[in-house]
This record gives sequence, structure tokens and C-alpha cells, in this order.
Amino acid sequence: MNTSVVTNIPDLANYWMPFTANRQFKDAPRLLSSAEGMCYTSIDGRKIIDATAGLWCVNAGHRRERIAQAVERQLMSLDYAPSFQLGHPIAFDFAKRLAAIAPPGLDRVFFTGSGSESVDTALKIALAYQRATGQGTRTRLIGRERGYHGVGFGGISVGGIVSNRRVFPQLPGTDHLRHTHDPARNSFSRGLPAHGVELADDLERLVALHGSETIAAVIVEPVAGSTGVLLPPKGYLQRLREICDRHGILLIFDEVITGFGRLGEPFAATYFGVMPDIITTAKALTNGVIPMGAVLASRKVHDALMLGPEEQIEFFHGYTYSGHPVACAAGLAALEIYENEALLTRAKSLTDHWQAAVHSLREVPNVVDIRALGLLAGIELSSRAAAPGARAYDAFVDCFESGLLIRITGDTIALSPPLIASTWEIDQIIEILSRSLRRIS
Ligand code: PXG
Ligand code: PLP
Repeated sequence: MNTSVVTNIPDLANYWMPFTANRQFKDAPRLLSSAEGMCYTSIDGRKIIDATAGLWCVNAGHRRERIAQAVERQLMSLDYAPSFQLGHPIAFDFAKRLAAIAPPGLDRVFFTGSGSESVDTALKIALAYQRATGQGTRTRLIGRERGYHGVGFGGISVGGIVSNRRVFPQLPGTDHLRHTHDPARNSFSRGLPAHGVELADDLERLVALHGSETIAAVIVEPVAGSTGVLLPPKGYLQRLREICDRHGILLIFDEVITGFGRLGEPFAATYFGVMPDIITTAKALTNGVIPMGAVLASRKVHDALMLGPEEQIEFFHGYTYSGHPVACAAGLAALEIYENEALLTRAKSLTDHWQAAVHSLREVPNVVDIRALGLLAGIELSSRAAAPGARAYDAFVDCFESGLLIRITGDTIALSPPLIASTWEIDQIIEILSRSLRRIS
């Protein structure tokens, strides 16, 4: 490190960092100072290829001028306005534009401030829907093992990650489907795994156990992101939809990661051809640059809540920042970029190259599984004896020092580059990662 690096490091004491080993980090911080397109620049002036689109969110790449200008214009005209019993045109415009790319019928949009808020909102909408349609006994919420649905109390209750749950009390009356990760049968699958459609029948088991009349909704990520890019077995989501229909259970797709082009369609629902009743989004909704989330509800769900006296608030829920005008401006500009550059379907044309590049890592030592879809991949490493996560953490640090940002979860490396990536940049990502994995061994 040279002296300019040292003088650039701020006092790290006060900022309690999220989802970070704070003391370890502050002993050897990794600090970013700027970004452009596919790359970050670190505080010591190194270029770092962003193979994670920030945190699965910067789908159009970094520092897009169109978004910056839209945000500036909005800040200089209407910086903030409440959304309770009051409105501003841009929120309605943005909802309309979102509806235009949403799966057919899922065109009623509730704005939130994040993915976690979107999840809690969607769960509440599901409960309110059941009650409004005379099915108030349906209060149970079903998630799935290894699911990540943010960090609100609702989200952790339906989520299936033990570290997010063990310290905190859960919502009563939740249960979980089994996860779909089955390396014994499906490792190194190209595209969707062939085995495991029957895991959807786990919902029948929960119906038999609890009674369908107690179950309001099932929430799943179409592709589980945070716990290592777990792909749904062929036919699994279709079967889940059928079972939900059979038992009057709402189906919620948590598309906080899969939304906005990650799989080569605007939403995973479109990609898989399976229509949920509610979709949660966030992250790439604004290209990650202003915090915002949105819940897309079907007409059926929305309209069921619009039946009481007209002067009555139909849904007692909302956030100070719901429909924030500056976030809406960022979101509208992001959508314009996605459309102008056809980014919401671009992953489709890259996927063959992506699959070949990612699957070339099969030859690298310690790689035990590779899962890739759209412009998304999980590369699973074998764990070192008595040190789960250590090998992937070493890879993360080594890659960072070699000019590549990857995401790790347990011993799985997750890649989700911005959707503007060129084939050359994809090759660079795989090249640096491959060298790094051989180095750390
Ligand atoms: N649902 C899903 C499917 C997510 O991936 C959330 C909800 C929560 O969104 P917010 O905006 O409240 O964070 C997410 C977020 C990781 C990682 O390391 C993933 C997320 C967030 C932070 C880290 O994979 N996903
Ligand atoms: N706590 C207090 C004391 C508040 O007044 C509010 C909002 O008015 C909140 C929490 C919720 O904040 P938000 O609407 O940003 O989620």
C-alpha cells in the first residue's frame, strides 16, 4: 500500500456495517471509491470488474447518466411529497410503465423502499386478500428452506436461512417447503435440473398437515439467489402453481433478484411461464441507485380489496417513502435504459456464451457443482475440513485483490454481472476467477 492509500482511509469506527464481519473488515478494509460501466475503482486506484452487479442490482451498469440527470431534475422540481391521501404524477407514471413490462394481469403496483419491505408488504396483501374474500382462517404463510426474503420479521419467518432466524422470534404460523438443492442427482446440470419436480408435492404434505383452510400464501424465489443460485427443477414451479390453485393458496414469487432481466425476460414468471398472484421486486427496479421496491399484484388480489366503502382506506399499510418521487425518477430512467438497450432480454442472447464460460470452471480444483441460468451462476466449492465458507472467502479476497468482485455465500460463489456485459468481459471474469481458484486451492 502506498501513502495515498493510507491517508484515504476514513475513520471506520462509527459505521456498524450490515451483514459484515465488522472487526475483520476494519482490520483489512476493502473500500470502493467510484464506478463506471462494468467496473469499480478501489480507493487505491485499482479497477475491479463488477461480477455481481453491485449486490444483484446494477443491471444496466454503473453511473448511467440518464438516471443521474433524471434524479437531478426530480430533486430540483419535487424532492419529496407524501403519498398518503396525496399523490404526484411521477409515481402513477412509473406504476404504469412497470405494469407494461409486468407479466399479464400483474399490473397493480404498491411501492416500498426495499426488498425486505416488498416481502412484508406482499405477505400482508396475501393475508388481507384472504380475509377480504371471507377466508379469514387462512393466516399461515409458507416459505421454503434456503429461501431468502429479506430481514423484516415477516421475511425471516418465511425465509429459510438459519443464521437469519436463530436469534430472533418468528411470526407464528409459518412453515417451510423443503429446498430443491439436490447435488447428488443434479450437479453440473446445464440449464434447469432434470430431477426434483416431486419436491413441489411437499406443499401437499403441508396442506395435509395443517389444513388448506389455514394457509394464506406460499412465497418462493423462482431461482434462490442468496443461498447459492439454486435452480428450480424442471416442472417444479408449474406444479407448485397447480397445487396452490387446487387449495386456494396464493403464490408469491420473490423476484428481488430475478426481476428486471436477470434470466433473459423482464421477470422470472415470464421466463418460466408460471404466473404467481403477487411478485416482489426491488434492487434493479432503479438500477440499484436509489433504494426502492415494488410489489406487483394481480387484478384478482387487488380488486378483492377494493370492495368496502369508498371513503375507507382499503389496505392499512404504507411507508413514508412509498412512491418517493426521486426513486420513481430513477426507476423510470432505468426502465428507459433497459428498453432502449434491450437489456431485459439481453441475457437470453448471452446465455450460451455464459453457460460455456461458467461451465469451463468444472476443471478447476475443488469445484463440486456449477449452476447457471440467464446471466446468473453459482459455483460451488467443496468445503475445507471443519472450516465451512473459508475456501470461498479466500477466493473472494484473492479475486478482489486481482481486480474482480464476486459474491460468496457459504462455499458457493455467485456471479450476476450487469446485463451490459460483453462476451469479452465475461471471459475476463471467468479467467480471473479461474486463476484465483487455482491459487487459493
Ligand atoms: N428477497 C430476495 C429474493 C432477495 O434476494 C431481499 C428479498 C431483500 O431485499 P433488501 O432490499 O431488503 O435487501 C433480497 C435481497 C446476498 C444478498 O448476499 C442478497 C440480498 C441482499 C443482501 C445480500 O446474496 N438480496
Ligand atoms: N417510527 C416512527 C416513530 C415513525 O413516525 C415512522 C413513520 O412515520 C416509522 C417508524 C416508519 O417509517 P417508514 O414509514 O419510513 O417505514
